[in-house]
Amino acid sequence: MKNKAFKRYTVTSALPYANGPLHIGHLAGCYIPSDIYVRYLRSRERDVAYVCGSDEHGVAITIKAKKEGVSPQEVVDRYHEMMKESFREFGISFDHYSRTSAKIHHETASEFFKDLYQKGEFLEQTTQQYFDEEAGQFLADRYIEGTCPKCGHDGAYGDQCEKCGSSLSPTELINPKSKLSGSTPVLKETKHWFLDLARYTEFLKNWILVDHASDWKNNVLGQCRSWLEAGDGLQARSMTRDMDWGIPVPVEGAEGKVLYVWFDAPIGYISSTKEWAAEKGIDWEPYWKDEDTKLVHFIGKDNIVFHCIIFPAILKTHGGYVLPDNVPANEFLNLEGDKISTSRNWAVWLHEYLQDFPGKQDVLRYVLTANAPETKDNDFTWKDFQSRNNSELVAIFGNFVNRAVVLTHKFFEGKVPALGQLEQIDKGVLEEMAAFPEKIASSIERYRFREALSFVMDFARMGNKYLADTEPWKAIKTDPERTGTVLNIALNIAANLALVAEPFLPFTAGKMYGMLGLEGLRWEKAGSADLLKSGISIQQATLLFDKIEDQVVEAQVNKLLEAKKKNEMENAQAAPMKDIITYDDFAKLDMRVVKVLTVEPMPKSKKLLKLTVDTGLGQRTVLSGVAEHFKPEELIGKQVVMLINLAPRKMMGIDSEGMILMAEDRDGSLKLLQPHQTVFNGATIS
Ligand code: B3M
Ligand code: ZN
Repeated sequence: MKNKAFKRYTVTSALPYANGPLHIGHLAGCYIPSDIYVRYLRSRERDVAYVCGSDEHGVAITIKAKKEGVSPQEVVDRYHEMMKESFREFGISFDHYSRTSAKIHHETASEFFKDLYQKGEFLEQTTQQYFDEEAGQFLADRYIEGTCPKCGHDGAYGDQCEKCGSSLSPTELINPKSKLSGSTPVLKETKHWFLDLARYTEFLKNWILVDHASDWKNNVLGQCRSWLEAGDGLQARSMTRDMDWGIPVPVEGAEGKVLYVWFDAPIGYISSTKEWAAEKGIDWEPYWKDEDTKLVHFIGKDNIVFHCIIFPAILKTHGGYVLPDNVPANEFLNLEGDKISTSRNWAVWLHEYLQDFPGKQDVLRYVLTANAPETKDNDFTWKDFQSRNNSELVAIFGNFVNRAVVLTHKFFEGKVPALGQLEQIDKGVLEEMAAFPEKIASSIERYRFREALSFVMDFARMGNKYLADTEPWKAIKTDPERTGTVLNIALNIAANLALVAEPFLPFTAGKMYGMLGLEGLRWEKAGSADLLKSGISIQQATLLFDKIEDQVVEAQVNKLLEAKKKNEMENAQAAPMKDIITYDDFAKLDMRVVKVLTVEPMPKSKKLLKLTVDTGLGQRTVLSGVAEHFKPEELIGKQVVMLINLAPRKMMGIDSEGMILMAEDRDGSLKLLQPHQTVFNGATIS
C-alpha cells in the first residue's frame, strides 16, 4: 500500500531449486535486488525478516537424481550447501536460509493443505494420466517424451516442446515414451486435488488491478492482467502430483501422492520465518499475520503467477495472513546475446566466478545492478563487465576515495584536517551531498535499484569533481589551511559514499569503513558533513578496485564458446535419413577394402591429400579432403573403405578415381572406416 508506515518488513527471495549451482541470472533476477532492499532497510533500522531457502521438491530434482543415478536427497543435500555458500560469499544477507525438505516445512505445508481441504476449497477430480507399467509409477509431464504434434520434433516433453515452444499436454504427444523405462506408457485414472482458481478471480482483480495498479511494476501487472482477463478465465490447477519425492498429501486416499511443488514452495517462506524466529526466541506470527507488516516477494518473471495469483489465493483462503504489498519481479538476464542455460552450460557460475575473480564480488554486484533486467530482458557481456569496472568503479569511485585518503596521508600525516572557512564551492558540494540520500532512498523504496545505483555513482563523480576543481595538490603549496578544509570535506564525502553504497557494494563499504575508521553508519546520518571529525587518524589507502585487462575477459568469452562447442558436440543429433533407395540402386555401388600405399599433401590446398591405393584390381590415385584431419603417416599402410566405381573427377589438374569413405563425428572430426581384421585388398563390401 502506497506510503503506509509499516512496523516491520518480511522480505523473501524465490527459493532456488536445489538441482544445480547458482549463476549470474539468479543474482540479477532476485537475490541482489532483495539484498539491496534489505540492507537499506536495516540501515534505516527497520525490523526486517529476510528469508529464503532451497526449493528441494519437484520434478527438476528427481530428473537430476535419475540422470546422476543418485537419490533426490543426495542431490538436494549437495546443492543446498553449495547455494548457501555462494549466497554467503556474495554477501546476500539472509536472516535465515532454510530448505523445503525440513520437517518444519513439511508440517507447515501439510497444515495449509489440510486447512483448505477442510474448507472444501479443493475440487477432487479423477483424470487420465500416463502410467509406466514397467516402472510402476505415474509419469510427471517431464517424464514423457514423444513427437511434437505441432512441429514434428521427436524430443518433445509432456508439457512443452522446446523446439517450437508449444505448451502441450501429455496426451497430445505422438508416440509417447516413458523416460523412466523407455516403454510406451498407458493412460490410467488418478485422483488429484485441484484449486479452483476461478473462485478467486474477483478478489484478485480488485487486489491487483485496482489496489496495486499504481505501485506494482508494469511487467507484473501486465502478466497478472493477461491471466485474470484471459477469455476462459483462471483454470483449476492440480495441487497434488503422483510422485514419491515431496510432501505426502495429508488426506485419506492420497497414497503415493505429494503436494505440487508450487503449492508447497511459497509456504517455504513461512516455514523459514518460523525457523528463524524459533532460533531468535521471538514470535514469527507478526511477520506474516500483522497488517502492519510489509511483505515483499522478490522473484523472476517466470514466478509471477505463483506469487501474485496462486499463493495469495492460498493465503487469503487460509485466512489470517497478510498479502504481499509488492512483488517487484525482474525480467531475465541473458548472457553474451543468448539465454542463460544450465543444460547447455551457457552460464557464468558463481563458484567459478569467484575462482577467476577472487575478491571481486562487488564488481559483479555492481554490473548486475547497473544492467539489471528490471523492466525488460537484458544482456550481460564480459566487455561491459570490463568497461564498467575500469571506467566507473576504478576511474571514478575508487580513484576519488584513493586520492582523498592518499593526499591526507601525504599532507596531514593521515589525520582528518581541520575544517576552515567555507567557500562557495564547499557550500555547493555540501548542499549537493545532503540531497543525495533522499534521492537514493526514494529509488530503492520504489524498487528502482539501477536508478538508485546510478545516483550512488553520481555521488562519487561529485567527489571526484570537487577534488579536480579545488586541486588540493596545488593549494598545499600556498595555503595548507585551505587544503585541510578541502580534504576534510572530501573525506566526509567518502564516508557518506560508503554509507549510501553499502546496500549495493557491501564489501567495498566495509573496506572504506576500515580505511576511515568508521563502522556501520546508519542511513539517518547520510548527507552530514561531520561523519569524520577533525583530528582522527585514518588508515593507509588500499585500492578498492583494479583494472581488468582485455585478455582476462577474452578468456571468459572463450570459456563460454568452448562450453557451447562441447555442448553442441554432446547433443548433436544424427543427420536425418536420406530418401529411400531401391536394392538395385544400392547394387550399383562397388565398395571395396583398399590399402593406402602413399600419401602426399597437395600443393596450394589446405584440405586435399593425394593418395595412391591398392584396390586389388590395380593402383588408383584418389584426392581426399582429409588434410585437416589426418597426417599422411596416419593413413599410410591402412586398409580403408573406398567406393571404386565413382566416375573420375579432375581436381587441381589430377584425376581422382573414386572416394575414400569416412565417418563424420559430432565435433566435425573424421574417422576412418576400417575392417576390424586385415582382409585382402579388393575385398568387396556388401
Ligand atoms: N524454485 C525457482 C524457479 O522457478 C523456484 C522458485 C520457488 S519460490 C517459492 O526458478
Ligand atoms: Zn514442437
